[in-house]
Amino acid sequence: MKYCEFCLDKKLERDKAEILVIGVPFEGSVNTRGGSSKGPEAIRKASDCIESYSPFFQKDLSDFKIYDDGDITVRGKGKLALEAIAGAVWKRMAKGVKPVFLGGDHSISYGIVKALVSKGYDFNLLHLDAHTDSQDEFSGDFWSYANWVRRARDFFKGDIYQLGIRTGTKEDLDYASKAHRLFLSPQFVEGLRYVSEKSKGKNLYVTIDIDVMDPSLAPGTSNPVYGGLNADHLQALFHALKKTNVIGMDVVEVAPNLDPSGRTAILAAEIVRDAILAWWG
Ligand SMILES: [Mn+2]
Repeated sequence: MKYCEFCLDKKLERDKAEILVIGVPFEGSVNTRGGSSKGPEAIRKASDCIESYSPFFQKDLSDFKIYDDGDITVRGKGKLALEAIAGAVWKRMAKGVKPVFLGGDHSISYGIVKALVSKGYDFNLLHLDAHTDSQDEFSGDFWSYANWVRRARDFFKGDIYQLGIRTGTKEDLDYASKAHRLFLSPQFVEGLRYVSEKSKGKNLYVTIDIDVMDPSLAPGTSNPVYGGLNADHLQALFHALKKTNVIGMDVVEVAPNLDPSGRTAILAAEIVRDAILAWWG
């Protein structure tokens, strides 16, 4: 499917959109469990399998002007590729329009954050993930999904809140504990309270690695780690940020080839729907 079913008004013109859905089917460092380059396609397809209404937020996606802006396709890998993503995102951003990016591996968020900063946005970053993504080097690579947050720290001066963390090397966890505000997975509720308190009157960008979820709910991802978020945590997340100015979001690391049931992509689509209804409704 080329078109996302969140975009219920097929006649909507791009410059009338409030929300842009943008796929970034980029996969830089591929390990033996790759597949996230097929994430955007799978999430778009899954968007056709779910309701557009949520009884929890009593809103429907038809209440929003959502436009599918296609994919950002970038060749190569490493820093140059991430800079190319940043450039492409930069060109597509317009004032007041909220982007929803579908990954792709998590390194795409480096490009997104970079583009938003150079566009003049002032914001803090909420990073939901099983991993800190803050290793200095990962298998000889400095520009992968495992180090994008550390690289972003070179230019990003806002707060970084990390929730759901439950694995890592001692080095990256020590670094992340100092450089960011890190909450381990069992401290999720406490972390959420902290983030919503800190975010009053501020802008927030939210990046969601699907591996933050309990892998029994989202098995289709490269680096699953036991533990993690469940449905109640997600509901708490959506409700906690209702009054926060969320300027954009992404959902990354869905690898549909690793989940023949398709439920990982469906969950990603549900996360996107509920985030739109809760935060932008
Ligand atoms: Mn990640």
